[in-house]
Amino acid sequence: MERLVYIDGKLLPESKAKISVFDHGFLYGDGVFEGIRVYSGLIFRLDQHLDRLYESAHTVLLKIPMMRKELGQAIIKTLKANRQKDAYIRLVVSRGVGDLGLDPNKCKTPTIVIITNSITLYPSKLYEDGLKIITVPTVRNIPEALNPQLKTLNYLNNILAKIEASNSGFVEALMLNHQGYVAECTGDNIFMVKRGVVTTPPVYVGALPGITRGAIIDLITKPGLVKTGNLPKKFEERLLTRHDLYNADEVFLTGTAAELIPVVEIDGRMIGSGEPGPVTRSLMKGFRELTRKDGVKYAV
Ligand code: PXG
Repeated sequence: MERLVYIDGKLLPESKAKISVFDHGFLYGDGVFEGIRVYSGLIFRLDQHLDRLYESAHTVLLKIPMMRKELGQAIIKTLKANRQKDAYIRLVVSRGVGDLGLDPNKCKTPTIVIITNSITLYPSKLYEDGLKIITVPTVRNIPEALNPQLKTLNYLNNILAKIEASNSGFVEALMLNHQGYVAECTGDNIFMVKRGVVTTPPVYVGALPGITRGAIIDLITKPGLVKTGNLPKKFEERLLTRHDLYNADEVFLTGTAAELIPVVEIDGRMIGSGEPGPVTRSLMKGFRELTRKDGVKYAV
């Protein structure tokens, strides 16, 4: 049976789930979104995802025509209608239908879409062997222009970086900010480990405050959150250069789709031993445990 998609209060079969060509999400990338994972009937950190969505919308003066709680219920309704216990949710709120001008005031009601897809996992070999990544010429958006802390429908910055990586034969790109500091990857945050200290750049350099990033920081800074042993204890946020990453013991990426994925080479420089390291492995284990308990439960 065809999966159902939520559009503005209605559940429609995928093939009938269509929006107007005058929607400013389509015409201008005017809108915000979230990508959320569901693990065995548990929506991972739904509250944090909704916080980030409403904050992004607030900053771009987009008033979501639904209370947070209602929106959470709409997500659950869509998952239940599709009888899904494991899923990747795409929640999109666009400015809505307007005319061909930029003016968002012509858009009367924002469009709300909820797609609950099945998850396409990365090949397990990538997790066992680690990823090789490359720095690309396109720098992350300047925060004063379009702050990367917002999760908006404007993803061309990241897409250009992805194309550049792919043209060079890599699946993921390291993006620097306009000052040359490490920002993040195209759809993942970046961390390094050196002498037991886990470090990630502060989001103000030009990175999304990733929900997975937050979960990793919690695993390190809130002992006892999970039973998994041997988790690192030291964490810091600071500016990182490529030199720092090249000489780290371990590097890994975090994101809703990828979860935690080890990086073993950057710009032709081997990281540490060239194999996924023990700190990354323990955090992968800890994260897996966290996904089994930290979320909003619903019955299918
Ligand atoms: N940075 C950027 C730029 C992102 O888009 C992350 C970091 C990780 O954040 P979370 O909250 O997921 O831990 C993201 C989110 C994809 C895809 O298909 C990935 C994201 C968004 C949209 C699509 O790979 N990543």
